[in-house]
Amino acid sequence: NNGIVRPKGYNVSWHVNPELEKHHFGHSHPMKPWRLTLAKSLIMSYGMHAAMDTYFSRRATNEEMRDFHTEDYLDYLRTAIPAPPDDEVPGRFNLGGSDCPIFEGLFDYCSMYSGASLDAARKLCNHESDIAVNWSGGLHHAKKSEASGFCYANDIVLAILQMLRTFPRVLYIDIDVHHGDGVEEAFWSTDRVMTLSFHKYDGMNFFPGTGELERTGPETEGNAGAHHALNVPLMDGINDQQYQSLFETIVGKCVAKFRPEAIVLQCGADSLAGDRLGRFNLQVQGHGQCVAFCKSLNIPLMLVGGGGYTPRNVARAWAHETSIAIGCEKTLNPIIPEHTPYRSHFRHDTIFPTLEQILGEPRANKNTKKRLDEIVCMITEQLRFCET
Ligand code: V1P
Ligand code: CA
Ligand code: ZN
Repeated sequence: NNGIVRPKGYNVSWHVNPELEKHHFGHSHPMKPWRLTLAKSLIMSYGMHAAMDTYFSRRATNEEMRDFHTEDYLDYLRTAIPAPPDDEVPGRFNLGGSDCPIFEGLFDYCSMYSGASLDAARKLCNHESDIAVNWSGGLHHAKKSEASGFCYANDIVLAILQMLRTFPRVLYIDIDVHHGDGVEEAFWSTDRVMTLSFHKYDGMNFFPGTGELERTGPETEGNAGAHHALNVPLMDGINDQQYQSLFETIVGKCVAKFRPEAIVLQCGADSLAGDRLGRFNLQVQGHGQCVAFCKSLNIPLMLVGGGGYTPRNVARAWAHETSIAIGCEKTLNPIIPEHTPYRSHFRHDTIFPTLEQILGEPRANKNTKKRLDEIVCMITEQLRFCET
């Protein structure tokens, strides 16, 4: 298995459900659960599963999903009749449009990815895992009573609610190219969860249209959630160096001030260069550095997936990030193993496909040093108001 060994005295759990990967949103839909099969094949062909505890996750129960979602929304999700995917107008609870189609087995799919995040959360709560990984989760847009942006159930909110039973404070970090609005909204009024999202922001021109630098929590006097919702709005084309410096500076300050007992990192891979929906220029290296930095903080860490619409690059990023979690990233052969199932998918860009090299059409970098410095200043200022 490439000499990959279990890290000593350090437990990583990997929560999977092969049934979930078989679901289809419809032909032209960018969200492809099959990307999880591709990621898993890469992780396993490198032999990384030997260094983790692999769990076949169970489905979340209705009662567990009720922790956040309303009964009538869950009832509708469970009984909605699959409609043709080209039906563009959304119906009740924003279900059935082009973003959130009602497909065969939709409720099973939701309960599976939610169950995997709940399993991961429990592993951290009982201190059986130092890092718990669920690449099928990270569906950050779902609201308590509404589907949004390819997300139906909010597994992150469910997992954090579970974690709050054990940990006094949880830091949520989101590196998906989109704003983590569903998680932000769920914990808007509490000081026990700090949410921090890095995303492309361009007014209403980029989904979901929220995540301004200035909206940092409720403004009503005495509301505990004030200054606990932090946002890093970015422009097209940000590169690894800029992102890394911003990420480490801001996350470092949040951890110093908020002192979280656990961290949930949403690793949406649509912030990579060449993503079908994204706008950034991150490489697998830069994206993975966010995981490495969070791991280096030595705080119980949950890794979830999220967006990511160029499947070969999603698989590369999450395989690389799995190697960081188990600490073998430096010893991996950069050339993707010959015996990797679906290896031909990675040959899309080169004859000798590598784990880290991704090719994307270059995007002009619209992020100036002046603006990025301003963002750090603003966030530092917000954190001064944040009492813990
Ligand atoms: O822009 C919109 C809506 C549709 N209009 C009424 C506004 N939707 C976006 C949704 C992006 C969701 C991202 C999810 C995540 O953060 C987490 C899993 O990554 C959208 C886009 C777009 N380019 O922004 N939907 C679609 N593209 C789409 C394309 C083809 C078929 C179906 C949906
Ligand atoms: Ca984000
Ligand atoms: Zn996204």
